[in-house]
Amino acid sequence: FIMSKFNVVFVLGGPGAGKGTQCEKIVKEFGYVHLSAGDLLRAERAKGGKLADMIEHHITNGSIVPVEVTCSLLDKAMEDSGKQDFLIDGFPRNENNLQGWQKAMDDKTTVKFVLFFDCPEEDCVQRCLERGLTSGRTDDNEESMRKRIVTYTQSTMPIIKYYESQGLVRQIKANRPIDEVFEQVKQAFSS
Ligand code: UP5
Ligand code: MG
Repeated sequence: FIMSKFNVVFVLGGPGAGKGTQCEKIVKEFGYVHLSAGDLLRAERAKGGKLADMIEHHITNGSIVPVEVTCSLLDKAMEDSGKQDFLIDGFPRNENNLQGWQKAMDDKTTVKFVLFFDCPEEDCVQRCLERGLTSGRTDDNEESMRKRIVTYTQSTMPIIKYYESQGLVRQIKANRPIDEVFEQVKQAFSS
């Protein structure tokens, strides 16, 4: 028999653009499974295994964990869920991620579209620094934030451009109140 493929919506945008916040709302409204690559990496780090130090290094430096690690965490989460439709939040973030995903996952997934939260840098920085007062995230500080922005601009924007060239990007103005952003998101899901 033929296995039906997993459906994937990639959710991209700068640090603090609101990916996680909006994904939670999408889950409630449309019943996708939300997989945040960053959350999966933080959970793996918390196990304290052999990958923990490497992951922590990348997170505090705003650099990107090699795709073999991230992609296998995503793959396992997808398989374990028993579900079919996924929001993959914060991945693919660079050329290495894109190539690795295509090599490992193209046969068993269909990328439906890319939801792109377009947020001005100053809003991103302000949101993350504010969250840093209580989040306990080791990258919600000024120095890591600068690095995260550089990585996003230099490495992630080209991936968004690539998907744009494929006609797959649905763009959201993310510097609006949460409910207004979600109105745009609903439009994006119904178009
Ligand atoms: N907030 C949200 N929406 C708002 C709105 N409309 N108006 C006002 N405030 C709003 O939101 C961030 C903050 O803003 C919150 O306090 C929220 O209340 C408020 P959130 O929804 O968390 O935004 P999000 O885009 O999810 O921000 P996040 O910080 O999670 O984004 P990053 O992309 O930086 O973080 P992620 O967890 O994806 O990755 C962290 C690190 O992990 C990366 O830098 C990298 O080192 C590593 N990583 C990899 O190596 N590979 C991967 O594939 C993924 C991650
Ligand atoms: Mg997030």
